[in-house]
Amino acid sequence: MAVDAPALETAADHLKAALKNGGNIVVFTGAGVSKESGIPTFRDAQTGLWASYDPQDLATREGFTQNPKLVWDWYDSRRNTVWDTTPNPAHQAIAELETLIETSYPTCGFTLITQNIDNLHRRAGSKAVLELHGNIFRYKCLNYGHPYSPELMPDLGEHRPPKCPHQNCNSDIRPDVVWFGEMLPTQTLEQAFTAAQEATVMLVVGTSGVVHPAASLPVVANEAGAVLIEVNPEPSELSLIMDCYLQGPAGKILPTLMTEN
Ligand code: BV8
Repeated sequence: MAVDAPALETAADHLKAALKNGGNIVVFTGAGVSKESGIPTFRDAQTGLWASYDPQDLATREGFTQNPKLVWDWYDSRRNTVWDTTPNPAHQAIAELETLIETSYPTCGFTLITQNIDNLHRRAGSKAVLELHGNIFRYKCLNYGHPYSPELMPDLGEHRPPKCPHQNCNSDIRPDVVWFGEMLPTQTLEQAFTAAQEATVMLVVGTSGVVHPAASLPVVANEAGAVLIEVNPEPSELSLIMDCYLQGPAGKILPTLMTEN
């Protein structure tokens, strides 16, 4: 799929202008940015042992309390998949953009907002990452949110999930991610909305725009006058408000966009 050259040039021009004028660049990513690292998106059908389960049932408090071991094992399987993979050129291009702005455009702002929990942006070197939905490599207990470190995990065997060691707690340990029906971390979400309101350009990369409140961030940016550039092989729920649509895989488009700047 050849990238549409005029659209790419327009997007590059918007980015160049924002950098030249001390604008604020926001990058908003979803599961699609990790697709080329081999991480299935939420829209992809689940495979193997998980083929008969809907992520939206497993990624809930109810799903966990009804079957803690099943949900624990699902996250363990996803964690192992992520652990065995590496950031792809899309993650790297975003990290390079942050570094370029830090070193060459100090009057510009840069914010990376991700819906992903796979930690691949950080592994690619991104520093200012707002993780709206948590991080699959962080743990906490179900009842009080006591942080839990994986070093404490002995060989769990049949005792999955582990129990919270906090005095008088002993509740199940869960991944520190935001499940459907749970509130997003307040401070992180506030920072994300502020960045969206102050954005000059927002790159919207690899998201179907279905999951809220995350999906309202590009709408806020658009209403605040930002230029919106979508990178996605397919149109999304957000495509109607985009100023520029770069159709194709992020791992190909973002590095090309970066070389234009
Ligand atoms: C909440 C962590 C308040 C867990 C996740 C009706 C309307 C509006 C909202 C709702 C509603 N009904 C219910 C809600 C609320 C609900 C929601 O939005 N539901 C949706 C499904 C309708 N939201 C919530 O529950 C949120 N909390 O609202 O709290 C509240 C509190 C109490 C009671 C009521 C309300 C919490 C949402 C957070 C859920 N947790 N992740 C985990 O991962 O296990 S969200 C999860 O979904 C992932 O984070 C993932 O990022 C996200 C899916 O979205 P995308 O990232 O966009 O991924 P997707 O697969 O959808 O799309 C991938 C895209 O990539 C596609 O467009 C594809 O074309 C593209 N692509 C593919 N390949 C590439 C590519 N792009 C670029 N390059 C490629 N190579």
